[in-house]
Amino acid sequence: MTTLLTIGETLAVASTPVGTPLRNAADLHLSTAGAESTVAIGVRRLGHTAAWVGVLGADELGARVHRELAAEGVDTRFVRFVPDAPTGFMLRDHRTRDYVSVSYYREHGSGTRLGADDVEAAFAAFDGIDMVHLTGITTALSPSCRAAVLRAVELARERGALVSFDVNYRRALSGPTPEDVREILPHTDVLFVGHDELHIVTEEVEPLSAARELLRHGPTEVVVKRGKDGACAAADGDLFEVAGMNVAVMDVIGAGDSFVAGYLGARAHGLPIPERLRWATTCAACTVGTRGDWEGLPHLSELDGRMETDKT
Ligand code: CKP
Ligand code: MG
Repeated sequence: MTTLLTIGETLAVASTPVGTPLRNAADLHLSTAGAESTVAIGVRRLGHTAAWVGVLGADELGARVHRELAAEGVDTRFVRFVPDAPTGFMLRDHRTRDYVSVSYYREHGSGTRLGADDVEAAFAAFDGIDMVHLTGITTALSPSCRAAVLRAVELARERGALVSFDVNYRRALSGPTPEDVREILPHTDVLFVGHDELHIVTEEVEPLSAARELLRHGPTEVVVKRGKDGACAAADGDLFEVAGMNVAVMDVIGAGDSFVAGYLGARAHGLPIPERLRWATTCAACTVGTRGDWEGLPHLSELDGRMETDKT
């Protein structure tokens, strides 16, 4: 039994110190990052079980990624190591606190090797899965990754697991395409979309109208992430809004996935949508206030304190 199963690519990331352009930087900070593994870590820290399925290179960076996820208590039993493709890598040129230029070195990386077989092996091992979380990044990595996502959707449906999908458009990957999203949408229960990604999924530009409109295409819950302006959601004919938290920005990357972790973590505790949105914005704020994509994610015991901080 696992609360969350997620599949995708986790990479090693080297970042300049905030405010130091890459061409002038003497030191780089090494960490790991990946949209889906950030969600797995966040959900795990909020008191649930979470498994991440992906392919890593049989190299030192792959060992680093694996070690970090295992240390966070994420189930890594279905991670596969390959000898002939390197673990994906990313360079972040942290010009300012809120402007980061990202270069990917992942085109022929191990993450592209994920396939439907990996997904089938993982599904077969669990006697119960509550939620399956997928993102548009994975659909854009390679044809076999796209097939893995579609197989995960099918198996989740067969097994009665909730399907959560985050559009997560990446210009450098030219995806997901509107067609990719249209294929997954009818099978999605909870859809996450950034306000700047709305054009990929709908003609509506106003977040609340867009959320309501997207309910007609399959999801029972649509959540529009609005960055520092908070978020809104539509479900069952009801609309919800939450303001963003006040936070001194340290590093904005990872906020979207941290938001998803908070939302799904709250959902798995049986909390209603307004509380899910509050947990989500709190988790996003914790990440934005800390260096790294996932390091600042709150543990369950810290969450109330972090919400309190915002009220003062
Ligand atoms: O939307 P976010 O800023 O939360 O996404 C950041 C993640 O997976 C980051 O971890 C990076 O590795 C990625 O998105 C990506 O592949 O771009
Ligand atoms: Mg995002």
